[in-house]
Amino acid sequence: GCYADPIKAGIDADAVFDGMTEHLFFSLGKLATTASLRDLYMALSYAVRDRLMTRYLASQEAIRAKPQKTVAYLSAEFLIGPQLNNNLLNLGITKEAEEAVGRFGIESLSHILEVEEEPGLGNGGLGRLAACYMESLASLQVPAIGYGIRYEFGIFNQLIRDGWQVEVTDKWLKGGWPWELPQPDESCFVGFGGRTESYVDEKGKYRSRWIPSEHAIGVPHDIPILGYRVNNCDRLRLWRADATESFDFYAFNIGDYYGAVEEKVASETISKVLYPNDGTDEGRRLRLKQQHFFVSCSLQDMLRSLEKRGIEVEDFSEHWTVQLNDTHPAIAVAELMRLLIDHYHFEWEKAWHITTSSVAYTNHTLLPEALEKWDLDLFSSLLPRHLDLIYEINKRFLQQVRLRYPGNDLILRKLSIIDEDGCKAVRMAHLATIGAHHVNGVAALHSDLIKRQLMPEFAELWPEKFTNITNGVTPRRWVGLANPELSSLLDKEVGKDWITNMELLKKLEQKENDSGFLELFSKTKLSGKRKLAGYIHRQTGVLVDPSSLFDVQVKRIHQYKRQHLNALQVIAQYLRIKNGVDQDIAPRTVIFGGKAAPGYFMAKLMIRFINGIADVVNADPDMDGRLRVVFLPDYNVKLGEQVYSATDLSEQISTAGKEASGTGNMKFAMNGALTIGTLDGANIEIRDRVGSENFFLFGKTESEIVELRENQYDPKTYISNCKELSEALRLVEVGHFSNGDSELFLPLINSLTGSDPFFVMADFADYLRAQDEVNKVWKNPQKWNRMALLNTARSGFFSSDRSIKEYCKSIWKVKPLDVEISC
Ligand code: 26Y
Repeated sequence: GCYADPIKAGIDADAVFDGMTEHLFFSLGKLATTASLRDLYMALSYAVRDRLMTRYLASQEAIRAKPQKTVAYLSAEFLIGPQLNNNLLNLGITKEAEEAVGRFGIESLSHILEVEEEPGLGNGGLGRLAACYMESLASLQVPAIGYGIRYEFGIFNQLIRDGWQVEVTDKWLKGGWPWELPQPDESCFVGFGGRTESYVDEKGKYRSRWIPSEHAIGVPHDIPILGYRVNNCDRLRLWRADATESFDFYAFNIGDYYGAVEEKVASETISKVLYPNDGTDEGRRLRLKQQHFFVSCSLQDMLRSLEKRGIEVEDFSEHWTVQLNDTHPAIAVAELMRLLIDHYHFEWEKAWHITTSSVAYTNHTLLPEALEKWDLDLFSSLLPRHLDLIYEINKRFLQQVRLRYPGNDLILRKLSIIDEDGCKAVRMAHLATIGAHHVNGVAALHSDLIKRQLMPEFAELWPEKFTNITNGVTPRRWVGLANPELSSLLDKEVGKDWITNMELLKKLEQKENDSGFLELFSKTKLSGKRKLAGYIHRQTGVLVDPSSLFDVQVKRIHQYKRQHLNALQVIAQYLRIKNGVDQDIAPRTVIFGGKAAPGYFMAKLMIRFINGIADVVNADPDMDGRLRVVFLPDYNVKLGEQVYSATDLSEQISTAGKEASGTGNMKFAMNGALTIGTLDGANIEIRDRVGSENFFLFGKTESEIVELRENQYDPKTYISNCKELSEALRLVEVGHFSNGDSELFLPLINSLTGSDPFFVMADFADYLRAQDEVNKVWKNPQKWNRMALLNTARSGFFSSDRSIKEYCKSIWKVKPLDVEISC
């Protein structure tokens, strides 16, 4: 399990240089003298990949030699971001790589890093969480495999044209992506459609089997996930759908060439594209196909690995713990039952025991429109055998419920996997909850609301099943890579171990009144802001002042996230300046970024709205030096890395009770941004930890929102009680931000003044008050910097290392495994 050739394994600058030279020549067919920047990126990536292989293979060997439980993290999304810089950091060869590329005449490694295409295989928070968790698992030396889909096209690239979002397909594979290893020999066969058949086996026993009408092949593409300065290198296994040969062959023989090609195209469509909706479940047939495709491949892969190692399938749950990242992989409950019963011929009880002792489920949303439901006719036409099994699971479950609540038919309806109200449908959250040994939410409030609002009947039935694990983010990417200057300051101040033990940052509290240190701390921020200002100028043509307050809201565009609340506040500030009300207002640069789902009209209109405001504000000489508004196009992981280190004020302003956790809020806090936020999701825990005096709180609480909703909430009363709000709305209505067009933003205005489903009007005045508080503190830099430092010092809890340790201990029952390499 070791490859000692220094060209492939050596980690000094000479070896990295030699490795690059060899790859330029043999893998890329180029000479150093004619190599492009992209060639050098590819050569360095291959050289780095070589250096992962010893660790990757040793990790697989270690688990084979000493079998122990492995985490299988099933997720339809993994938003892993650029790989090269992360692998350099985790290997510990950033300096060496810098020197090696220097010998090719490249003055900065950053020019090489720029070239990398990021795989946008996720929508937002949920996909990025999966990526942070994979990195922490490897860094904590936990054996783990991430299972997902290798979408040919990830989340669309966003262009802004005339202020509107335009979607462009994301061809991330076009230049060849060096971080994946296809493993066609480990392909799996997956069925769809057809029917269930009964038969009598050799022993005279009645059995069922599925006769699918269609098949596809899943080809694994593996991405090594190296832990930070350890030998453990876990694997992200993404499945690509291929057509099956035998089917083509049959059609060819009967002369139906086009029919054969069509079938091939249909199979390959399965992994073509990521659905860009985060939030609204459209119940699309292809999406269910994608889910079953990757889940079936993954479970077959887990079973096969037991067989290969001579482990009994009976012992499945001692070797695998299967985590469902939301309900997207929830079909796993039925598919594992099918494989165990139909293929391995287990009895029902035995199979059910294996399934429920292996599977756990993480819920990420309470929004009803995001809860997955599949119409029965769609479901049965695609997965008829699974539907049989789900009926049987449901029948046995409801029998148990009847015993517990005799004669209570209402509770049966509420708990049933099948929704009988309106069009009959399979409720995936119910399937996941019944099939799992634990159900967890992603922040304290969210986990509490799962029990109180989303599934109170389940929580009463199985109180011990429900638990909380507050989300976290990896400090390697989100501080180490994203903020190298802060990182070196932290190295000097608290020692280098903070990056794997974020609690050590507590030591910074001692520096809260050390003005010399606060100065150094704020200099790292200023340097991040200068870089971002350069990027903003290049991308949008807008000149922004790095000494102004950088006020940032980056996240998917959603009504519940309330970018329009922020935008209206900007208008109020604009009016104050125009009317000469507040002469010494703190100079601000308000930055927005994020994608809207292509079919979400209101979200797209919000982008247009922000750009309309930006056009007016940025063109007005009265605003010069006081207010700038920027919409950063195409927000993604790479851009996130530039944004977090450059932010003074983090906007976390969702309607209380709507944001399950949020994870951007954590990235900002670690990097010393102050938060203006509501009591929602993990904001609550951030505020508890950094101290309420270091957090700008505003807005109604979750229970106050419930009360408003129940008592005929009328936004108009809030509008008439707040002059600045009614004037801001009026200005929008008369077309001030749409070149006189009073129709353009009407749907937005009507929503806010009509039903205002996200209580923007109710929270506006208090938001403005909190923003005034922000201005006041900003004018006292010593105070601001102290508050910022305490945010960094006290945000160690939000490391994904802490989250993963909690999952390992309370849900997965897995232990770390030391991996040794002999060279
Ligand atoms: C049903 C389908 C269309 C769908 C696809 C993607 C539904 C939801 C999603 C994505 C959801 C998501 O990203 N949720 C976010 O998960 C984060 C990680 O737990 C949370 O921090 C964040 O609050 C939550 O909105």
